[in-house]
Amino acid sequence: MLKDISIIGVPMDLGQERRGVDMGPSAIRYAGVTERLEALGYNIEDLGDIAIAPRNTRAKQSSGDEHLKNLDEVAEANNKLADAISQVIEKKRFPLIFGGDHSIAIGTLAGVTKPYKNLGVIWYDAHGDLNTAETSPSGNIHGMPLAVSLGLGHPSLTGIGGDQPKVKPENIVIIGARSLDKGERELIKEKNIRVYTMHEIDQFGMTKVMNDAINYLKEKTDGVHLSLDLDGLDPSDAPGVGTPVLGGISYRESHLAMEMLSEADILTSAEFVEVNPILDDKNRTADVAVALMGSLFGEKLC
Ligand code: B3U
Ligand code: MN
Ligand code: MN
Repeated sequence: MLKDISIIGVPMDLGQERRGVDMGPSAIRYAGVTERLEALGYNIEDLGDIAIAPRNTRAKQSSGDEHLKNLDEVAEANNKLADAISQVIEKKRFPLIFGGDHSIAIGTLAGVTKPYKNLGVIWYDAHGDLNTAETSPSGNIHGMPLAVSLGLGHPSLTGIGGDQPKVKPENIVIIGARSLDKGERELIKEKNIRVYTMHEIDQFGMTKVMNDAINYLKEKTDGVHLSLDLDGLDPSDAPGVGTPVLGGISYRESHLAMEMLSEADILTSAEFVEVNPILDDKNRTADVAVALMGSLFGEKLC
């Protein structure tokens, strides 16, 4: 893994309806991420936050309707994020992104796939985030970023970083899924997307799931992005998220997954999203995110 890391915060809350997730980047910084990674020998550059339109003071109505809430604002921020990430990659640094809601993955993947034309994606999440305006039960764009990266969705989102699809369906692995909408399940079948649901994690264990996922991606991709939604974890371990789903991945299983990714040395970028300090218990979810980053970047006890 590159030894130079550039952090970008994306205080986005417009991809969903619960207030507070815009404070996620601050909470993760407060939990000591820079110190933790510096102690592991990394050179850290914190580029600060991408500007996001405030929710209450928007001068004009977004062109998105109830099926694509805050479309203009979400698209604008993701365009900026994609550009910022391109610059990080040009400098040969590792992009480490903090959300914000998961709609920011649209910009992350648009930026990251400029040099990586065959990017693998590990989507660690309770949800598939494979909805489009037509299939979404909520109209919330944070439930759509993986579909957008496949080229499915509104052109102001799929066109960010160019009109081409950013990721191939066979290069995606979803881990931890336990809440999938009907349209998402159909898309998974149609595109033959690899999904390790909680059933597979329970039945085979995290070691086998991660080994399979890593081997599946390793041979055929030129880089791998980890998109880790904290709601992939069980709410008892990560309570500060907007849409908690019972029966999730444990803290221990998540550490193991991060350690295996660290050992495999396949990651070229990562993002940690959906930390909501208002819903949290004494910044515990941000602490969990930072602890997982410790393992991901090579922390070992002995
Ligand atoms: N699938 C639902 C719920 C959801 C997606 N992502 C989160 N929640 N965090 C939707 O609204 O698309
Ligand atoms: Mn998500
Ligand atoms: Mn989720």
